[in-house]
Amino acid sequence: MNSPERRHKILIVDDTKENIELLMELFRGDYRVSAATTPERALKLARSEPQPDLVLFDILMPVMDGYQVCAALKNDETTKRIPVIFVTAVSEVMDAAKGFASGAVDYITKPFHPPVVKARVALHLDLKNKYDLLETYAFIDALTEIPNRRRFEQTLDEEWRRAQRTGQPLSLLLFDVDHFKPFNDNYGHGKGDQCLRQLAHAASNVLRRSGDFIARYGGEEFMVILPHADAEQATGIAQDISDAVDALAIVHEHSPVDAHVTISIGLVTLHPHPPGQSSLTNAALVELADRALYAAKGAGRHRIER
Ligand code: GH3
Ligand code: MG
Ligand code: MG
Ligand code: MG
Repeated sequence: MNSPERRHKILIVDDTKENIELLMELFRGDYRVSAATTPERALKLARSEPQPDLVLFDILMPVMDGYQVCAALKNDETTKRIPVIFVTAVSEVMDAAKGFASGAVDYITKPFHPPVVKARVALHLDLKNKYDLLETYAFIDALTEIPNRRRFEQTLDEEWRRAQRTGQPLSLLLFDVDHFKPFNDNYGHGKGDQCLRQLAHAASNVLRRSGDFIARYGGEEFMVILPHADAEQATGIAQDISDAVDALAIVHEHSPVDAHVTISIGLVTLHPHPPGQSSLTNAALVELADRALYAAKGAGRHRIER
C-alpha cells in the first residue's frame, strides 16, 4: 500500500458544492486539496504553480463537460502529465471508455467506497512520482548532474522553433577540454571525472539569464544554448566561461597550451530571418558549432572561434 504524502496536491473539480465537500473531507488529512466548480477555474488552477499532482473530475458540468476539460489538459504541454481521475455518477461502460479516451488514468463511479477512492488516488500519485523520477534521470547526465544530450536535442528544437517565431537570434557554444587525453593518462580517470564535474559547475554558474542552457554533449564536450544572444553577447559569455575554467586552475602539467586545464570554444549565431537558415535541422546547427570548435583547436586551442 502506498502511503500518502502531504506535499502532494489534489485538485477537485465538480459543479456541485456538496460533492466537493465530500471529496475534500476524504483527502484533507492526507494531501493539500484545492477545488474548482467551473471548467475555466479548473484549467486555470491546473496551469498555475504549484500545479496539482492529480485532478479528480466530475463529468457532468455545464458549458464544457469533464471529457473536454480532460482533453484540454492533455493537449497542453504544461498540464498533460497531470493524472486525471473521473469521479462520476455516469456509470455506463461506454462513458468509462470515453473517459479513458480523453486521457484519464482512472474512472470511479458514484456512489463510491471511500477507501477504494483513497487507494486509487494514492496509487496514481505513486505512479506519477515514478514517472517524474524516470523523466528526471532520463535527461540528466549522471557524472556532472547537468542536462544530457537527449535534453539538449529537445531544448535546441524548442529554442530554434521559438527563434523562428520571434525572429530573435540564437547562439550556440560548443566547448571541449584541451588535451584531455594526456590529463587522464597522467592524473587518472578519477581526476578526469572530477575535472569534468568542476567544469560543468563553473560554466553553469556563468549562465544567469533565464533560458540559457548547458548540457554535457559527449565525453568532454559541452553545449550551451543562448536564446536571444547575438554574436557579440555570445562571445562575451563564451569568454566568461573560458575565464571561469581558467580560474579553476586545475593543474595540467602535460598540456602544451598552459600548465592548467583550458577549453576551446566554437561559437555560432543563427538568425532565423531572413529564412535562409530557418530550415536547418538540429544536426546542421550542431555541425556549424562543431566546425567553429575545430577551427579553435586548429588555431592553437584555448580560444573562441566563430
Ligand atoms: P583536444 O585538445 O584536441 O580536444 O585533445 P584531447 O586529448 O582532449 O582530445 P581527444 O578527443 O583525443 O580525447 C578526449 C578524451 O576525453 C579521451 C577520453 O578518455 C576522455 N574522456 C571522455 N569522456 C570522459 C569521461 O567521462 N571521463 C574522463 N575521465 N575522461 C573522459
Ligand atoms: Mg456535476
Ligand atoms: Mg573531444
Ligand atoms: Mg578535447
